[in-house]
Amino acid sequence: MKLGFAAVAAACFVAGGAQAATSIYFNDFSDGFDSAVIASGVTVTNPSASFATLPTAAGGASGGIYHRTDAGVVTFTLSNLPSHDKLYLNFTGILVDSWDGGGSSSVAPDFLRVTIDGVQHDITADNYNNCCAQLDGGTETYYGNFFYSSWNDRVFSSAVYEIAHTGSTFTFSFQAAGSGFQFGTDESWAIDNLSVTADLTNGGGVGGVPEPGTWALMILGFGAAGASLRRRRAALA
Ligand SMILES: [Ca+2]
Ligand SMILES: [Ca+2]
Ligand SMILES: [Ca+2]
Repeated sequence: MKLGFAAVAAACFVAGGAQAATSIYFNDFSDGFDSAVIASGVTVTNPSASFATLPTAAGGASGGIYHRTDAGVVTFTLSNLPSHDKLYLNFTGILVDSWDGGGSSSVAPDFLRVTIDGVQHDITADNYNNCCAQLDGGTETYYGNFFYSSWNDRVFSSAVYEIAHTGSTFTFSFQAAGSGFQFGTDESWAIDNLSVTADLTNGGGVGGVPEPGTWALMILGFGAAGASLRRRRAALA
């Protein structure tokens, strides 16, 4: 147990600089919204349920996922956050089936639009021609057909979005965007491993000496924190 504490503390120290990055929300969608691991006291407003199960794992996506085949805006709101000064968001994304990239052909552009605290980030790739990925700092982890209709799919680890933020409520959303988006079995999108962590301010919430109940959450977040660290370093290099 003491070895586990040291490992977690060291990982959190490095990931968050001078402060420990604390897990606020993590969901691998193994059981829809019910599999979310949520920090004590935080409340979550979920979007409409729209889940699927991957037939095989690929590129870090596995099992249950959140999958949308329509133009709906998928908004998550986290409320009653502990006192903090920075948030980090990342996820595993899937550009499902025959995406046509960010160009200006009759079937493009196609975007996965991620809006974080009001700031838009557009992600795309041409799966049809296997080119031109624009992952907004993310890293491609798989290209091939493993899900939904028979077109090839692309999996990526998103950038770790770092947000200067102090408010008690945090809102972020995902949606299909772009005039070329064709929806349904032609083009759709999915997310997995959705993670929000925070740099807590001194004395805020679960900062300082963690309560015993916090350890389970921290240990659960250990793998995600390590992966996030690797991606942050890759993005900064
Ligand atoms: Ca999953
Ligand atoms: Ca298209
Ligand atoms: Ca496919």
